[in-house]
Amino acid sequence: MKPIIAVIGHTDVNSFGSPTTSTPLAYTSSIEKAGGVPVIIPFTEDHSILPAMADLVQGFLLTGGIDIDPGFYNEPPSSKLWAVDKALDLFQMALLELAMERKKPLLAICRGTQLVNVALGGSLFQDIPSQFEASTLKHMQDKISFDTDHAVEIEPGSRLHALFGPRMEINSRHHQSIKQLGQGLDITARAPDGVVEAAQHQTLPMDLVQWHPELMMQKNNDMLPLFKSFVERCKIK
Ligand SMILES: [Mn+2]
Repeated sequence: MKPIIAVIGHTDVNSFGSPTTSTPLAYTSSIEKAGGVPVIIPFTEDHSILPAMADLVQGFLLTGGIDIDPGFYNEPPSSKLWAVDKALDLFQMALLELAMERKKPLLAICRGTQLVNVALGGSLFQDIPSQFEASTLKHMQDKISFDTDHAVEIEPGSRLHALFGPRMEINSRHHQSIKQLGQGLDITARAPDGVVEAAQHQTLPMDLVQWHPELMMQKNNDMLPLFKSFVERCKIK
């Protein structure tokens, strides 16, 4: 049976001005191509209904989006911080906790990676160009990139290494990145300038990537192994 995978919604406002749960189709179509059935979990401030939703699905996808409220890692906002939505952070962290309690697989992309890291006690560079002096690469490309922008060097022994080997080219559309690593995480890939680009949990089936594999999937199947291995892991044994 195809596993049902929750795409955790993001807050937005539609063209009529109504608050909206928003999920770019690149995420759901990537899950479909990898053999999964995506369902979107709408934003809510009533966290009491989330356990019932978490029980319905076999895996979770945390997508890209806006910045994380730096109050979660006890820092004042940098002048370079973008928009934040504390209620969105709390909603997504509540679902993350439920996924971890249930030991269900989770794939985190871009903001998702930052959210998991912060929820596990880590911190972020709020803005790479102004806070991470060693960074020499342009991590925030001006427009959505379906092509690749820079390389990553992958840690031997990691799940990512088993899929892709020691090095690959990925896209880059992020101005934040992991600073202090969250508890229970291992770094699995870095850009050549040292920026953390991927991590995995030491004991739980959680993988974090800072790039946008779902956008690369719109052009070719180079990232299909990442989505396929995630969907395979979600199948009920
Ligand atoms: Mn990057």
